[in-house]
Amino acid sequence: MTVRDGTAVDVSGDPEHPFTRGGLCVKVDNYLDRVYSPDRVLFPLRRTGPKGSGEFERISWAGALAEIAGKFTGIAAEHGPEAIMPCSYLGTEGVLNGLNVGDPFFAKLGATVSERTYCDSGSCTAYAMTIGDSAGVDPESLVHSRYIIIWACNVMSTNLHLWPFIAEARKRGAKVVVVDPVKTRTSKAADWHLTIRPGTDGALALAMMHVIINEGLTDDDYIARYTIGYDALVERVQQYSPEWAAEETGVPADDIRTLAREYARAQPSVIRIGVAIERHAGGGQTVRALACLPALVGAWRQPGGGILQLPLWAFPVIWDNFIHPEMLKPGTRVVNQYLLGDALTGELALDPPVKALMVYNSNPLVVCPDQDNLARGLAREDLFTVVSEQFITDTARYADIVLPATTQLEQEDIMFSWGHLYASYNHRAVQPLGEAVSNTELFRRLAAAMGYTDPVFLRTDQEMIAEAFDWSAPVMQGITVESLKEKGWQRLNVPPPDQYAPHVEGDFPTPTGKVEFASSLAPGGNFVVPLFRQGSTEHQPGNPVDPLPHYIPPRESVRTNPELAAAYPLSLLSPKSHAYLNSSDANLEFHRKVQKDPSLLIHPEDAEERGITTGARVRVFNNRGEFVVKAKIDKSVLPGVVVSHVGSWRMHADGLSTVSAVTPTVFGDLGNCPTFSDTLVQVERKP
Ligand SMILES: Nc1nc2c(c(=O)[nH]1)N[C@H]1C(S)=C(S)[C@@H](COP(=O)(O)OP(=O)(O)OC[C@H]3O[C@@H](n4cnc5c(=O)[nH]c(N)nc54)[C@H](O)[C@@H]3O)O[C@H]1N2
Ligand SMILES: Nc1nc2c(c(=O)[nH]1)N[C@H]1C(S)=C(S)[C@@H](COP(=O)(O)OP(=O)(O)OC[C@H]3O[C@@H](n4cnc5c(=O)[nH]c(N)nc54)[C@H](O)[C@@H]3O)O[C@H]1N2
Ligand SMILES: [Mo]
Repeated sequence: MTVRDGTAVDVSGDPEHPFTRGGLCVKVDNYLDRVYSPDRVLFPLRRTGPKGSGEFERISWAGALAEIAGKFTGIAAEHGPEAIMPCSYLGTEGVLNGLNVGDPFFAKLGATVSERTYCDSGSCTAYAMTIGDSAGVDPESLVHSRYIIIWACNVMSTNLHLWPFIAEARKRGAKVVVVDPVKTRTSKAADWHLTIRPGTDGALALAMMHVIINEGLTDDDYIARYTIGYDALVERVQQYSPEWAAEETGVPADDIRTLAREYARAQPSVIRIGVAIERHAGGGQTVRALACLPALVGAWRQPGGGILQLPLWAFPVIWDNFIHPEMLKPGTRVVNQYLLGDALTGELALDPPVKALMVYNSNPLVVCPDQDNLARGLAREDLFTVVSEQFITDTARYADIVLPATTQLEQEDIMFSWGHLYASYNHRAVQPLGEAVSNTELFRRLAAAMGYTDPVFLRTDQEMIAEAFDWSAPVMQGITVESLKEKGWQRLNVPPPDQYAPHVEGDFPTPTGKVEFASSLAPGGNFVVPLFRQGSTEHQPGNPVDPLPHYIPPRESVRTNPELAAAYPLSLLSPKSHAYLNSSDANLEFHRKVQKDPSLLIHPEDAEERGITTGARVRVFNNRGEFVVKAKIDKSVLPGVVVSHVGSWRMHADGLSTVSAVTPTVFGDLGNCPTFSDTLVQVERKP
């Protein structure tokens, strides 16, 4: 970071950082365009036009806070505090300003608890049920892997910094396999691409187990010492033959056998799972099966062997210091944000209804499913909406009050990582622009306006930073706030990548300490991993789950729902774009130039049948909604599959809506995960 006269003039990566190596992805390479964009919201605003019009006038912070406190107090008195609902997600990922920043405030208020399971919740639940909250494989040890399966992850776009390690492994002789229904930047760079029907990955994983077990490719010693439920698993997988799985997945049985054999024999082998795996009805069970595989073949015995999901579990963040679960009144209503549209339009029949909504760190109108329904909810005249934002997003256009938020450069924070084993310090590089405030300051001000004087609301950023980690944890030895401030980043005190093999002797953080083929948590029910539920660090039990991995087919597919497929025969995937971070940056010129117009990838056969040519405007629709984009005829997708990336905004759409207008508000099997890609649509040429 170079700052001249108080203005940041250059953002660069640190070439010394062993993981990022000074590289910046397209999302942050032009970060200063974001910080200094003329479109930044720099002052509190009050709506002057109709909801959705984006017409606002500048007001003072004092005026904004007084109005919000007045409304919140009035609504709580008239309808009860549960009529107020927060909505937040991952706009920023710092421990201070990220996921949990508003939790104590809303707990004190008694507002509806917002459950936040958009991202990896099903995957994390399944993972925790199987191997516990282990950090898994160190991404840097992938250089030692002999066989790398990238499963539903577009590494080249979404996890670019991992690629050099994969490339290095490949140079040393590793084989790289990608499992994805779509030919991506990542699959093109791999040795072998298995194209699979969307949402059927569980069948492939279970058939791999079938082959590994029945052909004696197992590591029996590892299984005997460090797993439970093996005999039951052997019995369970008999029904999942490669022939059966071939029918289900579209991957030939011989390829399934080859994959299973190569994966088992080439040790250490590793599976990198992406979030897209959980976006279907059976996404949780798919991750269960995948998390069992490394133990079957003894992959955990060596550095570079096992499964890589989210190394975030390695960080001893003390979430309770930010969530403050003790402040939450027991029995407070919980509503999942994934159902925000239904919550606002009354379809959830909530009593009391939601009368006030406060959005921060999120752009629900773009990332939530059933978009048009949500837009109707946000347009309600009797709903008081506050949005804290850097820009007038689609969601902010519906706000009664917009509050200006700082960017990463203007705030202080401390970071764990979703993708590597380094803690980092986020220094404030420049003073906040205009009257923008960090999320921590926002909630200090709101708390003061409400008259809350609990010590938790008086903490400074530095006091919060001191409480962020368990500094006495073994992984934090040698790391202090001061050392992090000085160095910027430090590797956790864990063995170096060439010795990092945490489960050579089991030691899995499960209730039994072993890999649980038969999950001991399953009878207690489907649960949401604490991180994703504001105000509660307890596992929230639900309906009991079958303790053994099993196959749950997609809910919407030609094979499982022929009736629906008669009207809507194409499976729609909405993965991440290359140039935007979810919906962030989709308003910035540079990023839009790279990403180009929102499009629909469609196979030539499907296009021809519909008289669609490249560049033609197409209407994509189902029983939930529709959106219009340009067609891109492309053999990258399987026949029967179409792709439109999530992220672009409604205000830039051709018509009113984006891809989220057709995605469902149906949970997957574990962790209340979303099923964005369990979606059938029809496509037609638009005149
Ligand atoms: N450029 C960029 N990077 C990002 C983000 C971004 O928006 N843009 N977002 C960040 C966030 S929040 C997250 S969670 C991560 C997610 O990053 P990823 O885990 O990579 O998730 P996706 O991009 O949704 O999907 C990855 C791949 O899965 C494939 N896929 C879809 N459905 C299926 C299926 O049923 N089976 C299989 N086998 N594959 C399937 C898609 O075609 C896609 O190529 O990325 C992070 N990084
Ligand atoms: N169809 C479909 N839908 C999806 C997904 C998908 O793959 N397909 N992916 C899902 C996933 S994995 C995720 S993680 C979610 C992402 O959902 P969100 O976290 O809502 O992601 P963004 O769209 O990036 O919105 C973040 C907003 O926060 C704002 N922001 C950034 N920093 C700050 C700050 O410090 N303070 C405040 N107040 N605001 C800030 C940004 O300007 C931006 O508008 O989307 C989910 N939705
Ligand atoms: Mo995500």
